[in-house]
Amino acid sequence: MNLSALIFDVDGTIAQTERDGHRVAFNLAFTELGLHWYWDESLYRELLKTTGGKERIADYAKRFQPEWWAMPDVQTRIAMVHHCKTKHYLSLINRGNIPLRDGVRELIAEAQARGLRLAIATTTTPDNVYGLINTHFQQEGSPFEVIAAGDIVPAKKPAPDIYTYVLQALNLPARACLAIEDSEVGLQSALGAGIPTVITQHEDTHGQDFTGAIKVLDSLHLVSINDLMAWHRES
Ligand code: XBP
Ligand code: MG
Repeated sequence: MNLSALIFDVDGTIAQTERDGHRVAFNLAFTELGLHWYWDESLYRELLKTTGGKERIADYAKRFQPEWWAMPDVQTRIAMVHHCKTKHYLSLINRGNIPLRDGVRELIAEAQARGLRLAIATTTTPDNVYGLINTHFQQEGSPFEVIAAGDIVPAKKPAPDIYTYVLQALNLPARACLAIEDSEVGLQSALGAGIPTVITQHEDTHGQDFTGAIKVLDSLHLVSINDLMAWHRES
């Protein structure tokens, strides 16, 4: 079946948003709210195994802040911390501090020129996606026909829900699409929806289990649509 659409993950795939973006925003929120918590790079890399910022705060609190976790209305408090974190993240993004990864802009432009449909399937909060797209595609406008993000589905990655949502929105079969991901949990999500997947790994995901990916790359630098179509055909 021919390739009709590319479905991009966001964090770690389109841009390196985690270490210097989300992690910094979490720590700024903790400080603003008087929580003496600090997520350094190695702890954050471990916490990233839990997708979703609210879920990540819950995982951390359960394991490392049991008294805070045990206080009443913990979900309300988590939502408040996450809301504050998103405010800080958006201001980081809007300042243009987080660039697109190598090759992403060129590949998206070529996909558009070749008439491929483009979509987003991400765990992050929708506002974070709009902020990143507005910052980097301000001139030409968003290239994405479908943006599926965050709590729009009941279960986050590695569950397939977000990719299944995108397939339904595009009205395309999984085999007509190609997912581009950076992480093991993202790969599991896309494969769970039956979508052939290319991995563009980085220092925080090197060494994860990418079994089932049709290709594992270090970046999308110099990757062409013809490359993706060939790998998709061979898959
Ligand atoms: C990455 C995530 C998100 C971000 C934080 O999503 O798991 O939770 O780390 O964003 P993906 P929020 O790789 O699927 O783009 O705090 O808004 O969840
Ligand atoms: Mg990702």
